[in-house]
Amino acid sequence: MRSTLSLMMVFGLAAHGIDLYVSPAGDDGNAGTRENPLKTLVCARDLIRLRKQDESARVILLNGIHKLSEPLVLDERDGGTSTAPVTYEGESLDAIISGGESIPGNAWQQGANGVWTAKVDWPKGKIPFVQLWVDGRRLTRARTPNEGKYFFYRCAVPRTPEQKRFTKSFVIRKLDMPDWMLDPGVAFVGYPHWSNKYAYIESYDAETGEVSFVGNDFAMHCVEKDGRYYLENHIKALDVPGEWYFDEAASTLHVIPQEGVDLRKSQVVYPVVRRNLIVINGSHETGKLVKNLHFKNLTFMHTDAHIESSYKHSVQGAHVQQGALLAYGLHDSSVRDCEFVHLGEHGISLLEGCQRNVIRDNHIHDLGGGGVYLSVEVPRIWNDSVGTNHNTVENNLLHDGGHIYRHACGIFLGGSASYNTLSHNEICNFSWDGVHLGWSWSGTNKTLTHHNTVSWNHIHHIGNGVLSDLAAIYTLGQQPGTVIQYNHIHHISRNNGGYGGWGIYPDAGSSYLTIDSNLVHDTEDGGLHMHCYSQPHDNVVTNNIFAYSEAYQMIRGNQLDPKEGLHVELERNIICHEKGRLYGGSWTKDGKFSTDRNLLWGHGKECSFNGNNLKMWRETGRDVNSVVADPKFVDADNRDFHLLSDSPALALGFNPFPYEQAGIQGNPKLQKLAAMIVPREKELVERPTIGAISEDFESLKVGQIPEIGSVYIEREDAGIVVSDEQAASGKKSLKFIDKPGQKHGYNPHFAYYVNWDLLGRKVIGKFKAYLTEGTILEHQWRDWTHSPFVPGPTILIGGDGTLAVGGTALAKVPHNTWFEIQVEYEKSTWSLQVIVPGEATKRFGEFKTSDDFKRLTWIGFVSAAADKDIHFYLDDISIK
Ligand SMILES: [Ca+2]
Ligand SMILES: [Ca+2]
Repeated sequence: MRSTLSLMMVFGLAAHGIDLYVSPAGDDGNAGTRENPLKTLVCARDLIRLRKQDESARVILLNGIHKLSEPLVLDERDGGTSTAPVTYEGESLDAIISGGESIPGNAWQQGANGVWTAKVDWPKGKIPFVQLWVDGRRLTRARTPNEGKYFFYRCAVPRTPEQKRFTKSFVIRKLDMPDWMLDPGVAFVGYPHWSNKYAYIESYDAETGEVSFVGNDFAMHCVEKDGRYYLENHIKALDVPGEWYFDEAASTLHVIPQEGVDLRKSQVVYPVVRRNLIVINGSHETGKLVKNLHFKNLTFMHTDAHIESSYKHSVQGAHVQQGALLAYGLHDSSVRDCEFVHLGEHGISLLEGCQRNVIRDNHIHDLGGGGVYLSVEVPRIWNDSVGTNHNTVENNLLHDGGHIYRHACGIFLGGSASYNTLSHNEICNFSWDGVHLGWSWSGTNKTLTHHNTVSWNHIHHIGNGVLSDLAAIYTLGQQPGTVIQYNHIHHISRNNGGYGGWGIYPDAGSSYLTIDSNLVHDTEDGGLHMHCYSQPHDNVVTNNIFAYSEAYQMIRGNQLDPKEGLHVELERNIICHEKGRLYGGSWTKDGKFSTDRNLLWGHGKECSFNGNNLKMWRETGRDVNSVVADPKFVDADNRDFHLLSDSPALALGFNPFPYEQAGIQGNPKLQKLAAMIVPREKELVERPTIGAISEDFESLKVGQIPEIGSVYIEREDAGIVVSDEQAASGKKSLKFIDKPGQKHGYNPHFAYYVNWDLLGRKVIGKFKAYLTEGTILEHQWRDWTHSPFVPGPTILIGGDGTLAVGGTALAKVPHNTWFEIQVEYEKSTWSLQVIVPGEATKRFGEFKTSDDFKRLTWIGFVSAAADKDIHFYLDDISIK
């Protein structure tokens, strides 16, 4: 215990407030001077609490590793006032606050098989660590299959869409299942569309292949056609350099180092502190706020992630994960010139009641989660004090996130974050959103996230082939006063078996947004995706450049238009493409949107307006005063989007903006680091392919859904199952039951997912059908490597048995008897045979497919009767 006398000495030392020095080599019995520093931050904190209220205080961390074994907790006693602030400051960024422990070189044993081992002093019963770094490089916890590869699951039973989205059980392929899958501690890491989830298998049915998981909160969106997963954390999964495994029972760490790495000479670190290094516990409820507390020039390093079975899975954006610096009720404070690195979850979380704080000039990278999170969930009780408002996140470099929580974001504003400014940040190498704004899926309910400004950010290499349904800037719900302006966005991609790698993406309910003067180029699926779900309204999109998306430039998804007003006004934008098309999705004739005075350019190709040409489009009142012309960029090939002085955009009122000023400004050190970042390589997932389909349904149980292929239904009483009521061969066939009152005319439907390159390949498809009166059957082949798909051979059989191709009636097929259809495809040409017993075979064709139909990914059978109570059967499906 420190004596009162020495405290007096400490406080007497500083002429302008108190300076306390802390060094890992210090001693808490010391006076806290530079020469005789303290050892711990806890001691410094407690000493500062004893000062006079009008004295400012600095805790100066000398260089070295300041190890924590638990988070440093600060409360209202630990802040200052505007004239007497409290600052924790590093001597340099080599003053490191670390929640990690290193393994001494002499602890390592090199095994004959390339596996090194070391004993770790890990407390019995403590949840084991899940990350490891060797010389600052994050290693992979042993997994199978190895990085970049996956196993695949599907839903166990057909369900209604709602059940299908939140199913708790899956069927996995037996051939994938290693014999250790059910051992304790093994994580099943699934990738449903826009998130990933660590799950733990509770049971496995060897007969059906069905697995179920521990815990009731488990819900995994199961809509992905080939759900990806891998198994993590078993000694038998340890098989490639860069992997490690911790044997808890034996307290032994096993590592296969990268080639040439000698672990005896390396710094090997594992985290001992979970989630948070600093916790600031102010309270907006009691008014005990923490004020005027500053962090400067410090490095925060090594936290662990929470992923065992009790962890809470975030439905979106890893919103429940936490920052290494976590604050509640923090006012008028700052984090500047700091580095946040090698973390299990996020960098910084400012949650309920954090106001007027500044996060500036920080370098935040190598993250299990995301960068900066401002408010996450909608508060139960709303008042002005609970909001995370008037904060500034500026000039930060955020990159290399989502290592554990793939859905984590660069910057996230959730439940009640308003009047915040996100400006001049550079954000890249995240697997989901760059910036996420909002936490309501409704366009009619008021929200608590609004009046935020997202400007001058440079956001690039987002998605990188991992997840779906993502964007550089993403919004949800009503956001009056929110402005998205002067951002430079490029290279946005998504999972190659998924969908949705967009630039700016106002999702469900997004309303009252101003999207102005942004440059968005080289996205996979579109520069702008205006999702028209939940009556979004009053969005204005002006003066932007949307260029060179692979698919469409401008997407409008769904169509739940507002009851009054417009969904969006698009004006004075430059929209330009070489590949893909201009407008796609649901920019329909009766859609509630306006678009005019834009400069449109397809590099000489005719622009496509939702399938219309310009003349047809203008007849609907759209783009009447727009111009189709070369925008005259300085150098489009080299992505210089400045305009030449004779650009026709200028005459339309386009106002050029200096997009090169987006990103970090006035910080040469961070700018240099930003320039050195290597974009993440896009992950290209190898998906299971089906060699050939030959299905007579005889080996399946009545009432089952087929093992190969996918069934899509809306209601449990309108489905597709194996039946013994009719059969073309043997005793069984596939029965389709359609009922009135379904939302989509295309349900129920059934599809095979193959993945065949059609170059030089001949494909023959055959099936037998037994139709009843009123059945409408559509049979289609699709290339889903494009979004939306490119149709191939397509046959429609109407309710009276009329068989048509491309709107032309060709033949009549009978009801209540089996007949056969054969389709032959080769070199963009296909033909058709209709074989009715007792009649001469009819041949039709040749028909042409689009040049874009290059890969056969989907073969579907759609019950297209609307509002009818009908059923029919298919049998002997063969496609090869
Ligand atoms: Ca492995
Ligand atoms: Ca059969």
